[in-house]
Amino acid sequence: QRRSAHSVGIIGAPFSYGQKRRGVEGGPQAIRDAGLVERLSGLGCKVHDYGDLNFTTVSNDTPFNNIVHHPRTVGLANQSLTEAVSRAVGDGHLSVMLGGDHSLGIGSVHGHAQQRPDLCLIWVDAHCDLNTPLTSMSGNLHGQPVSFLIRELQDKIPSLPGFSWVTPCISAKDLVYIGVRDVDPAEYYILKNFGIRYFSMKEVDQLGIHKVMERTFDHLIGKQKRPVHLSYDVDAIDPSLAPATGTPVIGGLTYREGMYIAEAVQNTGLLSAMDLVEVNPKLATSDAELNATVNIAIDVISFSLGQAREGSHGKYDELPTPS
Ligand code: Z70
Ligand code: MN
Ligand code: MN
Ligand code: MN
Repeated sequence: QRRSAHSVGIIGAPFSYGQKRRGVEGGPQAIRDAGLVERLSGLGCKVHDYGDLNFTTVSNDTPFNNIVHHPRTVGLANQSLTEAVSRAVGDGHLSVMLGGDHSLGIGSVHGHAQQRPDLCLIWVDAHCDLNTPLTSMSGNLHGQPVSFLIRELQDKIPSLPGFSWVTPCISAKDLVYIGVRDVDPAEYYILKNFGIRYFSMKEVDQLGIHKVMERTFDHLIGKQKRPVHLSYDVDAIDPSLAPATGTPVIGGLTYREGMYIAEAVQNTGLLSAMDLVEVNPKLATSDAELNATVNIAIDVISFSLGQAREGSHGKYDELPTPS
């Protein structure tokens, strides 16, 4: 059966103030330069490139509680991203947000939820990004985005300058993590006490990626169909394969597991928006490392949007016959 071609809206989000290593703002450019639009067009997608957002660095952006860095700058960037994603989905596109660091997950999921309030969220990451501003040890907002999104957690979230526009848009049961292997104590407390479903690398080892995806979809879309938001941190993939990222953690997804996740999400037919974040070209120590990381990022997006290892229809209805 021929799959109807996706209409894809690409949003570049060159932003790095959710963590301390500059360079991740170069992600969108690197991913575009390596031919993302051509790859997606080749799959039969109709691609509308919205270009890169212009983010403002807020001056005198003093840390919240002396810990959480650049709250106003991160809040403002996510406010403009939420509008962009909402517009893209409202225009009828499948939204593809290119990061940038993962603090952008706030605006992307929030903007998606403006249009699709019943969405569910699959967060593929070495990390849970689930600290609250009061539990963060690093002070980096890319380690906290999910805490702003979960309704049940809101009485534990202080009001942060720049964040007054943020409203939580998912429940704890609407979220599944895949690939985690570096979980802070407060994050583990939240996972357990709020009943959040997660498949750490241990479960990937135990069950295999096929059962992980089966259980993910049973949990999120077993009862009724709903839009899926896929937020994919490139550091979920093993750093031997995708080294150009800010916080590599050994023991990650293989290439095949990483692509299986993307294919499985595509096969649901429910993907409505996705993020590909944390590609940091400046952290590559060679062209080979840069190309490997960027190519994996493009592969994740392509497999999420219909590329299939088994091959796919498109060109042939019948074979050419010799005359
Ligand atoms: C740590 C923190 C993190 C991404 C690192 C790390 C979080 N739990 N997220 N890299 N993408 O700082 O809160
Ligand atoms: Mn368009
Ligand atoms: Mn992340
Ligand atoms: Mn991560």
